[in-house]
Amino acid sequence: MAVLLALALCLSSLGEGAGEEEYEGMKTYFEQHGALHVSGTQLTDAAGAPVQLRGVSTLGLAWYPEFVNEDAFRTLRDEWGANTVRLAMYTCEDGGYMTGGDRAALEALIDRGVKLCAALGMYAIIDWHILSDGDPNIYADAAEDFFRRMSALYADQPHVLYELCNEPNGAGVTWPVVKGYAERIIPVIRANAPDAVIICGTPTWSQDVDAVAADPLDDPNTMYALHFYAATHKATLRRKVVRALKDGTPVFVSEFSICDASGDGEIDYDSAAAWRELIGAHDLSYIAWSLSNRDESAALIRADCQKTSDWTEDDLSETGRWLRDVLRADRER
Ligand code: IDC
Repeated sequence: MAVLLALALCLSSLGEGAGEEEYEGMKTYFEQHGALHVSGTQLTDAAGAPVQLRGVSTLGLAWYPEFVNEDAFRTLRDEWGANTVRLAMYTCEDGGYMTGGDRAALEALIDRGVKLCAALGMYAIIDWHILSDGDPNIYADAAEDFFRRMSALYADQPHVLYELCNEPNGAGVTWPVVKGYAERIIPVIRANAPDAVIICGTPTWSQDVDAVAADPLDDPNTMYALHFYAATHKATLRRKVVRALKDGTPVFVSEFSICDASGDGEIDYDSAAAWRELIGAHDLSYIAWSLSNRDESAALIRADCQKTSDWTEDDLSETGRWLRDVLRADRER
């Protein structure tokens, strides 16, 4: 039976249109795994077995709201093999939460995304997407208020993870500075969602995971973000990851792409392969940037494609095609 199932899954991953029918009636990833926890450096499920969250991140919710729709998420789940969607809400760029964005509309989009994930048995990550505001403490009051309300809304929904600050960066934004911010926000979330998995950004655009081990957060279900763009970040950053894991730091790849750090430029397939090997070797969770058709290499959908779900191979960018193959292969692991 197991062999037949494996064969069916294998065949279903071949060719266009594979997936949906074959996966009907199967348990969703959330149904299989339930509430998540951190054990050592590993993300684990309700029964303590290792899990690997795999999925995509939206681009700015304010910019591409049309991609937060049921058919899109279902396509990602059934056709691609994703089990997670990250909902990225910029704080400071155009239309950001702190820069005149429509807060009610942004929160409604998050709510839609969280509910779609619940209905489809996927995990959802709520991402407070700091970027040009390099120090998360700048808007910590607003972040506290935001995470208080989010964690109250989703207190009883174990498919929700909270990402405290996308990418701390800039002079002086060291690990102790980020830690101070996290120590303000974590208790606020814990008051409502005592066991939810939290992802904390790290300094240098979420690259300094190796800085954590000397002084980690005092919270058993917090992981630490590592972000990479394969054409820019290579062996040096991979060594940092290995060191961090060796030192006992739970690492979560909550954003990456295979082009350069601008989100554009050439794809580096060799570096992407090296990252993929590292991710596989350590069962790291990984979330790809970004679910959009923006005219840049990281966008998963081609710029000239207007479809917001049910993409065929031809609708995908080079990055999108690479990612779909990777997700499909990992679904069968
Ligand atoms: C980029 C988007 C781009 C947008 C820009 C805003 O891809 O369309 O104009 O942000 O400044 C990150 C960030 C992520 C970036 C991405 C690519 O988390 O917000 O998105 N990147 O530059 N860190 C490293 C790369």
